[in-house]
Amino acid sequence: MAFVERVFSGVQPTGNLHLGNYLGAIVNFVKLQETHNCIYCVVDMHAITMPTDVWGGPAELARNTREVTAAFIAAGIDPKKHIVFNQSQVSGHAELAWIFNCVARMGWLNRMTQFKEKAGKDRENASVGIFDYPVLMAADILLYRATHVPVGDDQKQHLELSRDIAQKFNNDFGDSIRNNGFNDGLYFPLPEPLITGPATRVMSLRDGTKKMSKSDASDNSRINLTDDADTIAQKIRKAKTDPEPLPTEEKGLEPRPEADNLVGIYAALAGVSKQAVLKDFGGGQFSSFKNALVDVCVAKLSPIAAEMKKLVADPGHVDAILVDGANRARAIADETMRRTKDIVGFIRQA
Ligand code: AQP
Repeated sequence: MAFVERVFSGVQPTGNLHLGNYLGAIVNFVKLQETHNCIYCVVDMHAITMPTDVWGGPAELARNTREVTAAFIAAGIDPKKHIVFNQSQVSGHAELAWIFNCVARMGWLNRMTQFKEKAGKDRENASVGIFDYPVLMAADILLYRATHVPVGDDQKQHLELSRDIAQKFNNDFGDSIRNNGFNDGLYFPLPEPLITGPATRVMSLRDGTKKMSKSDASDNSRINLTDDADTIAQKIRKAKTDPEPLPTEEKGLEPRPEADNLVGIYAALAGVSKQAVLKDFGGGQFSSFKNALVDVCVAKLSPIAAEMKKLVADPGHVDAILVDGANRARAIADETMRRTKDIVGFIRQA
């Protein structure tokens, strides 16, 4: 069956939205609006899978949900043409996750590297939610029968699991899917990850082998979307580098993770290739390159930060956007749940 192309992706409201979230995900969200119907979700139900002190408790969760929404809009997402909402307003996410819990296998989830990283050594104390995170993510995507999912490189494994769940559901319920009018026995699409651009994995400014992350204890490891120009300049000037000048060829970046990361960030922000950056800065010292990186970073991020500030100052307006988006998302989700319940054999009100 040819599925109607639809884009879905989500961002967790866990604070400190950073340059990695922006370049790895949000920039691509903006571009895809030109070619696809898009649904962008603030995944607040994912946020609470971590201990309360990580996501900050109820007031902080609400504040961060509005801040991520503001970042979407400030970056250029149009909530009227597309759909922007927070996950917990559409109950279908949790309902479909339960059905998928009965499709997914323990062995599949046991292999997820993000769970291993996030649960750490004390697995007995990790929430069931953080173990089940990828199943909820599959439900998020497939509730809208989305075909394309723009994400950063770290989400590749979870996307593969979403595909496995869709495929197993289609296999397990193939006859019922056909009996419900889908003659090819396919109800859910196998969603494709869209991991594109020169910055699919932005690394920490303090350690070029570690992902830039919201939860890194050091604020100097990341550039937050809300950082002002002075803070951005300070963080970039302090960013770890090595003593060699920048190479003139891309190959020369391979053994140098910090240099590779900074060149990748510049390339992504300026909309050019890494090779083009090296053409201008190769052979030179980091200090002058860093000055140019500060300029391009501030030019790109400052207008976004200013617009975010305006939006979060009016929480009523942001909440209205989320309610409107949730109403439109629910219309699609309810149809999927109605069909899915028929396929599974759950009796429901006609
Ligand atoms: N460093 C990164 N480089 C490129 N893309 C990234 N993403 C996250 N970090 C990077 C992408 O941003 C989107 C939203 O991520 P999320 O809110 O689900 O958070 P996360 O993947 O758990 O990563 P964070 O933001 O750094 O949080 P923590 O500290 O919890 O690990 C996703 O598409 C993600 O790929």
